[in-house]
Amino acid sequence: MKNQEIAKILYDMADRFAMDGVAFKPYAYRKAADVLIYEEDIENIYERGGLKELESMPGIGKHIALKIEEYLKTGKIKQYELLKKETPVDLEELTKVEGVGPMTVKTLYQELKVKNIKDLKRAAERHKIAPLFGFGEKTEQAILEGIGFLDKTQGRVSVAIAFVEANRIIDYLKTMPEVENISIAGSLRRMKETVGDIDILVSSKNPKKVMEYFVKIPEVQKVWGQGTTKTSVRMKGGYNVDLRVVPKTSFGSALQYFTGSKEHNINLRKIAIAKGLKLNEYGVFKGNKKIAGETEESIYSALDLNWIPPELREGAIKPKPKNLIDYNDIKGDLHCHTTWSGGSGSIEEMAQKAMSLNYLYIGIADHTKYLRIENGLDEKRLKEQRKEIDLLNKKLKIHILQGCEANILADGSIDIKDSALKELDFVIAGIHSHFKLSKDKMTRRLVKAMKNPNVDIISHPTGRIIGKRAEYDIDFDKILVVAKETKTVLEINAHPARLDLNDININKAVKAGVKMIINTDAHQKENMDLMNLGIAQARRGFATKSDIVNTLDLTTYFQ
Ligand code: DGT
Ligand code: CA
Ligand code: CA
Repeated sequence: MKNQEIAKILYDMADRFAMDGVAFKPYAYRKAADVLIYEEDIENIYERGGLKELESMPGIGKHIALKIEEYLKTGKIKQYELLKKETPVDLEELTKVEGVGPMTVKTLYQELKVKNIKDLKRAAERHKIAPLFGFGEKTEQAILEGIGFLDKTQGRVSVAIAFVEANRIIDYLKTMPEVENISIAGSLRRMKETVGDIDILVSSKNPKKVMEYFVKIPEVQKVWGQGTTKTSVRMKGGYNVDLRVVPKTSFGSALQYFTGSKEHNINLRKIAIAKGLKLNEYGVFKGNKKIAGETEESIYSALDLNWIPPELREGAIKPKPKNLIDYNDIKGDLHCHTTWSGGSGSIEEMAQKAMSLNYLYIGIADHTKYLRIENGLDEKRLKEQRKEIDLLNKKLKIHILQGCEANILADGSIDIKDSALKELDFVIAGIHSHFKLSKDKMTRRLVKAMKNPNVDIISHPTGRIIGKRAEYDIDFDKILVVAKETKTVLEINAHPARLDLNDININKAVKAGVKMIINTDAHQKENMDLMNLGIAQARRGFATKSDIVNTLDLTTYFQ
């Protein structure tokens, strides 16, 4: 279960190489870390076949495999320790501030001895940053705003990471014969975009033994409290886990209770009281008689309700819509990048991955020319790419659509000629620059893009980056009206850092009758596995199958 801690180190090393202006390595280390997070237990891989087996993992070459081996054997990576000594800054913390990258950190350390956020804040407040070469008043102000945003969102973990980690812990606990039932609970079971901590529920006849085994997980850094019903720990990955153990006869009621949300529970209890019943984590009671408890369904049923999926348990009690989008409803992914622009998989590799997911189609949507750092395609290269796609369509048993992710420029125009856009099967347009325009300008910019008859989809419509950048200032209601008018599809970007639209905006779109599409924005084939995160947010927004266009056979939809 060391994947998360090693990934953390590799990300930090990547940033430290970037800080020192080293070429290629930052990219390689970041990619290896991305792979590691979602791979099977790295210790199992190593035990199975040593260094060779590590190297056989996608994105992991000999050099990085050696580093991983070193960590598994000694608990340290020497080069990493040296890098940290050379520039003793909390890079992970500092680069969380929007607009502060590794190079900025280096300058701020050299010029002002800034080592952490506290130093950074002090330097900005004392106007020490503005006079530095290449900085200025505006940057200084943006840094202060960035720190303010961080303060508000700190301490929460991405659902993607929490989900993988929780399942590793569950696999570990499941090996105990004393563990009868086991489930994720809390906000993670509700698939909230970030979670405060991981909650796990077990039923067992021997809670003491389960707790003893739990705190012995090598990744446990600190035990906050250990009892027979609840134990709380801190993991080295930087997040907390609560484990609760109950008797089997109360597993359903405890699962219901500890899944929450708190508001949902309060509302449920009101319903129970109105029926002359009592509801708590031990069951539903009529007087002293327990009438439900072993399963979650029995709890809802005792209250004359149908079972409610965890994703729908925020706030007021609402029943599950009849055709709520489900995890196996998606027929294809229309936002995939390839080696033609910023991605690291070929079109064929991405298409093979789509086939392994049983999709009917895949949409290739590489960046276009405005994004030079991503090697964006111009009109000519789009045509060349079409040839490759035509050939692959003859060869493979999946339909590959050619699209692009064009840039919406500051004035709302698209960075590529309409005559070239017309040739594509579909066009995604997204904002990748000028994030801080006024509300009015930003809204008009998106409206203009949606009114372009060649634009089919708006990618990550609100632009937020979770924990890092707030949504753009836009009139979202107006966006919905125009999306409906122009039949523009809004994207639910499943990337865990985006999840944009979010659950609340998804629900607004559902109510406005605006169609949406769930895409992964994959830059490597492994990212295509993150579709579930987007589906979960769609469910939280009460979207039905008919609200989401990639539940359909899309091969003709956009033509
Ligand atoms: P989080 O961890 O902040 O993302 O959110 P939750 O919902 O996982 O909250 P957490 O971990 O504090 O507690 C897990 C669940 O336990 C919560 O969703 C509902 C239940 N719960 C905890 N404390 C209370 C309480 O005081 N009243 C009620 N009704 N339920 C509670
Ligand atoms: Ca929790
Ligand atoms: Ca908790």
